[in-house]
Amino acid sequence: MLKKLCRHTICLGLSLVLFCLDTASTQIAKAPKKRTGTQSEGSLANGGCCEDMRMLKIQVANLTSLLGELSRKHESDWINIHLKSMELENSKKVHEDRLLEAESKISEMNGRLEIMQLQAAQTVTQTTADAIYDCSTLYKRNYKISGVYKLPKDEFLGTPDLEVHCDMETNGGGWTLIQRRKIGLTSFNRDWKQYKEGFGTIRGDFWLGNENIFRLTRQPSVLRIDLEDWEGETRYAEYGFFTISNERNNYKLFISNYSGNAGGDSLRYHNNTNFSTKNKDNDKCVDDCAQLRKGGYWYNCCTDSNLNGVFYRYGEHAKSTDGITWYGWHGSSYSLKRVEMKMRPQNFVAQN
Ligand SMILES: *[C@@H]1O[C@H](CO)[C@@H](O)[C@H](O)[C@H]1NC(C)=O
Ligand SMILES: *[C@@H]1O[C@H](CO)[C@@H](O)[C@H](O)[C@H]1NC(C)=O
Ligand SMILES: *[C@@H]1O[C@H](CO)[C@@H](O)[C@H](O)[C@H]1NC(C)=O
Ligand SMILES: *[C@@H]1O[C@H](CO)[C@@H](O)[C@H](O)[C@H]1NC(C)=O
Ligand SMILES: [Ca+2]
Repeated sequence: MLKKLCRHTICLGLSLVLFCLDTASTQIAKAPKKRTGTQSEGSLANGGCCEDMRMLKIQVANLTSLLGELSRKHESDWINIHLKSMELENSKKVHEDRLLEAESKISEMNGRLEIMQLQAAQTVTQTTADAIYDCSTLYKRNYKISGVYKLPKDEFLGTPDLEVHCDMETNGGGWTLIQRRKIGLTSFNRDWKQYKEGFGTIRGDFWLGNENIFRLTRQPSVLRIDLEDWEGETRYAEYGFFTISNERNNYKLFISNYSGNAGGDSLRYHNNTNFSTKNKDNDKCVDDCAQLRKGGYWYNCCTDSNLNGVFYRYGEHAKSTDGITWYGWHGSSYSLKRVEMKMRPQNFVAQN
């Protein structure tokens, strides 16, 4: 009862005082009854009183220690419960982590399987006629599922063996992704060497690498940019002609023949400009655009789009000019939720 009523020490203290007052008054009321009819009433009453007081004091001391014990027990119970709930919380987290790990293992295994199937398919002797250059070649060979594939080293294009992500669905498929933003954990504020070689994860956000892009654009190519905003709306921009020059020419961009519904051609402003990174300022500006816009891109002075900018999450996405922007659609300070840049040969023919 006491335990239930008194959850706090203040309450315990109060009840102690009340209890003591109670005991004191009953004891004092009892005392005279016992002693009626005796001769020396005064002295006995006095002695009885002192004895009562002593007993009371002992009882109070006893009670105090009892209450102390109770409250200590109470406290340790509470701590125990708290520890138990923390333990539960932890084991829940461990379970969740295990689940996540299992999930990523499965997706990794699926990826490996795709690659193994592909490699098996490729053990057939290769001639130039059936060389695999990119996702469009894979598409022609009936690989029509979007995902990660491994391209073999290619003499003609000069590409090393390369893991690529193929989009086999959008507008006929056959697209080799050169860039993707969708998860937002990979920084795109990288240096020249990293942009040259590529970075990120092929299943998440990545840049395929300027050297690889340059080699892939040795075939006359089309560039497609798919955009998505935080309301889930999508737009695209397509360029019937796309190429970049080699490293000696700073991977300069050439694009033409825009079509699409992206509100305007926000890559045109970057046409005929060199690639810049935070440690290599090749832009057409007194400013250092790569440092201002925090990415690697074909900066002019500076941007009409900034597809390699900073990934901002919903709520933070409309505050900065260094985000993933496409001015023609959402202006200079709206950072998009998802972007994919992809290419395929001009002569690609979609099958049904
Ligand atoms: C104090 O508590 C102890 C243990 O419960 C008991 O043996 C003792 O008689 C108590 N003393 C008084 C004066 O109540
Ligand atoms: C642009 O498109 C037009 C018409 O389709 C075509 O004649 C022209 O060759 C294309 N330009 C480039 C550079 O591909
Ligand atoms: C890009 O510049 C080239 C000339 O170098 C031009 O032919 C082409 O039309 C330009 N592209 C756009 C989209 O303006
Ligand atoms: C672009 O790169 C070329 C080749 O290195 C160079 O000649 C040219 O001056 C550069 N342009 C700018 C604006 O930096
Ligand atoms: Ca500059």
